[in-house]
Amino acid sequence: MSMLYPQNNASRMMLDLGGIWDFRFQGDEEWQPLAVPASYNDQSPDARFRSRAGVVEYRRKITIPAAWKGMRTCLRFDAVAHSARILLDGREIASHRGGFLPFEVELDGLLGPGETAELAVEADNRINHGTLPIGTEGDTAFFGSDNPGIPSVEAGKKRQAEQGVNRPAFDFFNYTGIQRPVRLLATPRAYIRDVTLVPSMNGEVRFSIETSGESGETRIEVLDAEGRVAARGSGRQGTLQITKPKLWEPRPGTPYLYTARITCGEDLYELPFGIREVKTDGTRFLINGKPFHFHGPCKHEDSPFHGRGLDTCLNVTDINLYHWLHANCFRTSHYPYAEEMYQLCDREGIVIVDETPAVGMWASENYGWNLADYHEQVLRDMIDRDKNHPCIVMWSLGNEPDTDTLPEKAYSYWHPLYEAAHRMDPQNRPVTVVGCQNRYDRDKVICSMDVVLINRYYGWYNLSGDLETAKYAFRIELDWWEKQHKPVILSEYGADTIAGLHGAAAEMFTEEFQVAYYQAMSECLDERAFVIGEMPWNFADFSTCQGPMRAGGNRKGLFTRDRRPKMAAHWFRKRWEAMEASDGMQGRVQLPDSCTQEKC
Ligand code: GCB
Repeated sequence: MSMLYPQNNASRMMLDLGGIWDFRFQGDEEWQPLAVPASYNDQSPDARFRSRAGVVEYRRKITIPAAWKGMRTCLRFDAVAHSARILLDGREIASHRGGFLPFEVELDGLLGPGETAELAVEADNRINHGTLPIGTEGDTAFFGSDNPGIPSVEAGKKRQAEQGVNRPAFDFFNYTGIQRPVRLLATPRAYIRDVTLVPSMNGEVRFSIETSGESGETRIEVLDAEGRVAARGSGRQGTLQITKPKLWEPRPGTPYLYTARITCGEDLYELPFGIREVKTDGTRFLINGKPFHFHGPCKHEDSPFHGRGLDTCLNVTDINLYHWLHANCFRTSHYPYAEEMYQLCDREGIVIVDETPAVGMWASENYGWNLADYHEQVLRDMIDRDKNHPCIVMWSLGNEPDTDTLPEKAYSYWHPLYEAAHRMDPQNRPVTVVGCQNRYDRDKVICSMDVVLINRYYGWYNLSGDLETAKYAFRIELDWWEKQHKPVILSEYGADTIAGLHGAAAEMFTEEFQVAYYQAMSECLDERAFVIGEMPWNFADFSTCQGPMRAGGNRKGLFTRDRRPKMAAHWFRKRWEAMEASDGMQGRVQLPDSCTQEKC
């Protein structure tokens, strides 16, 4: 369902409901204060905040301003993880499945201007084989280390299942609650429901405007960055022509933005947009006809205290650190991020690969489950929400599904989603799904995508610590990919690194090893022109569920969780600066001599 990002303007109003709400675990008597928006999990030392699986309850009073008389009013939830029930004075008025995309609840007929009611939100953090992301009920073991078959361990797991223990099938903490803003919105009764823009480099902008109610004439004006009118049109659909268009380019180019100003009857909506084209061509990825090399670490929405909660200060800090690194992109691993991040990247010229929350789909039996319809709906909602952002240049259907155990079955699951994404996106961006380190020689899914994104941990999870052999093995795989004639991005690679742990011998977990590891992998990448990108895992250390392989979370960050650079961040900064200077082209990177392991 399309849903325009809320805005305050001459015809629309909004009230942010952020602040301290009442909170309790379902079944508790007492309410306690809790900050919204934010994950609830790190807001109390009570162990249940991190470990309890089930429903939590939030409440607060809301009042519709009397001044909103005659307007259409609704509540907008930007994200409640993982599913939500919304109640007004104890009566259910809506429910929503999925924790990373927005939903709206119309208030007309439920609460009028000048009236007050109690708003309650019930959020359920449980994940299972029917949710995205996927979880497992009744098992706290970290994946890969659950000692199957041992009677005593199996009995323990059964007990956990009875107690409702819930384990993520993914490697990030299952942060939940009301993690993004909640707002009361008012628009004219007849209002603009959706806007779709498809700009071309020649300055042509196709537009389509959806409205609700009898709303009169629809007009569209395009304003340039100085606010001058660059084109005008009318009607619900049509094409505008901007003369001498200024293109949106990723940094270090200019991410030029225009604004589409749409009026319909009494309603007004202003949508920033950029003019740029993306497509693949052989083994190249073109932005505005020029080959683009992706270089930037993957991210998470993750920070102390807020958890996965929206933190715009952190977003700005992170994007400034991307500039500091000379990084030009990231993937929204492993779920759609808050809209404020895409707006920032539109403005800052950072390219995004936008990913659905389909993560944890490793077990081959998954393909028997009835997730395809739901997965398609989530994909549609993500594309509907994000379709106009110039910063988004590719859709990712998901992360690391098992595609090689039952290759045909996997293909019949993923290929229709690939086609659906192309159909759904008015800008028809390239589509991918991110591949796990697997039997690439059996796989049918990954190489059928427009761009091959592969996560590889040579030298870490396999051939651990032996970087010479890691290079040897990685080169064998790259030889294979070379024959597939596809553009390839190394979409994850990394080494857990404890900041401050050093070793002259560059052993695993030291900062020296992290640098040596990236140096080794980069050697292999730089030899191949068909490798059009590198996305180290991860930008910063992040929280995960506890387990024998995670000491205080995943430590593969180039930065610590509080955003202090490790040696590898300095190393990449030099590498990417040199790349930027050589026009970011793959396979032709000359690192300055000073950028050796010792000196970085
Ligand atoms: C992966 C996953 C990512 C993990 C990473 C790791 O392949 O895609 O979510 O965090 O490996 O560090 O194990």
